[in-house]
Amino acid sequence: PTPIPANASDNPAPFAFELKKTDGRARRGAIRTPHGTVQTPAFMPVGTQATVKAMFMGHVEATGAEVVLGNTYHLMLRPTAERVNRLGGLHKFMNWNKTILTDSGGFQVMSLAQLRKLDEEGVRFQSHIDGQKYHLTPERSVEIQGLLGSDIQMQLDECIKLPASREEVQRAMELSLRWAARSRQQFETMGGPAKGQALYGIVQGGDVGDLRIRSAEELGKLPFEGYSVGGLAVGEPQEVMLEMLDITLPAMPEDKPRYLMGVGTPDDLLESVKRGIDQFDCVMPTRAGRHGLAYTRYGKVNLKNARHQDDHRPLDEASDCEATHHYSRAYLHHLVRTGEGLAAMLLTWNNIHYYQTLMREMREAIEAGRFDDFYQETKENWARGDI
Ligand code: PRF
Repeated sequence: PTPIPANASDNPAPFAFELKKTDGRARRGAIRTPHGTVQTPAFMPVGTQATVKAMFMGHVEATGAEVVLGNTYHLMLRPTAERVNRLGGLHKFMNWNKTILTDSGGFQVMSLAQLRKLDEEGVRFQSHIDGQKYHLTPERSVEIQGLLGSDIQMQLDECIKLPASREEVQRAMELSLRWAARSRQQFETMGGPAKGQALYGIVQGGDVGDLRIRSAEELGKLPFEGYSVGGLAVGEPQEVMLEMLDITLPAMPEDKPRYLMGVGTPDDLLESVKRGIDQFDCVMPTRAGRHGLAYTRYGKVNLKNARHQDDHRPLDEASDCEATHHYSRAYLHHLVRTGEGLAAMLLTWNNIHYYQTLMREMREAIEAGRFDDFYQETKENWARGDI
């Protein structure tokens, strides 16, 4: 039998974006999905394999996260979208009842899969797990995201590494535009809008300003619920990324959410919110947590360092994170040095908590019309460093 897409409902709250306040180019808003409201600017912890690595979803929720990211590529290989659908959808499968955003798979195929072959139709590849062959098309990607029951879905796109020639950047951008139209068609066929779900188009164009503007303008003609900025943080300096945001964002619809994919460091978030980005995702806080690295108000701390071995202070005196304020730096250092699983859990928790705190403080600063002051104070704290 044909599986029924998860989370189908007769009368879901439709997807909506409300822009509440601006301060300079920074934006304070809210996104409504069938699984609740997401206050923006928002950071989305990455839950690639239907888990935010080393975390209970209840703890992720306690940090203030209102949306997590899942991956088409990983889940289509294992346990497969059809199985997740039969099991009641991704929300139920991973025990997360808030919003889920899924990436389309194109980016992950390009970085993980073997023997890739990309053409107009889509991308053929072999699984990095067992070599099995797959064909991912714009239509199939949206079908998979529908089977997962994703609230916010991404079009299939082609993200190329930088540096690249203008010709190569243009070819990938134009292909992504054609895939955008096909993805939209499939999303409507799947009944996504009636289920209150969203499909975002993805701006490409590398580090070429006029191609970025064309991509944004052409995508803006299609009725997407939101727009992503892709193809950045792929090897270029931060300065180039920020210049591309300065060029791209004014060409994007103002009344729709704007999502900067795969970004970034706390400083990237601060600089990008300043320029008008509403949503982010990145493996940085979770991956760093599994490598003994902690983000705090005063910058990054390497818990492996011997300077912590007799330090009875908590990691971050200013933090109200449950994960760290009961533990000394000496204990965290010990857990990291002995390779204990609890080190990964506590540091990941701390890092997501810090990212969520930063986002909440930026939201409050925009509301209060004091984003520039907040920007300065935050940079000063990072410059002071961990002492
Ligand atoms: N496209 C998609 N996912 C992404 C990216 C992209 O360009 C990036 C680039 N930073 C991260 N994740 N679909």
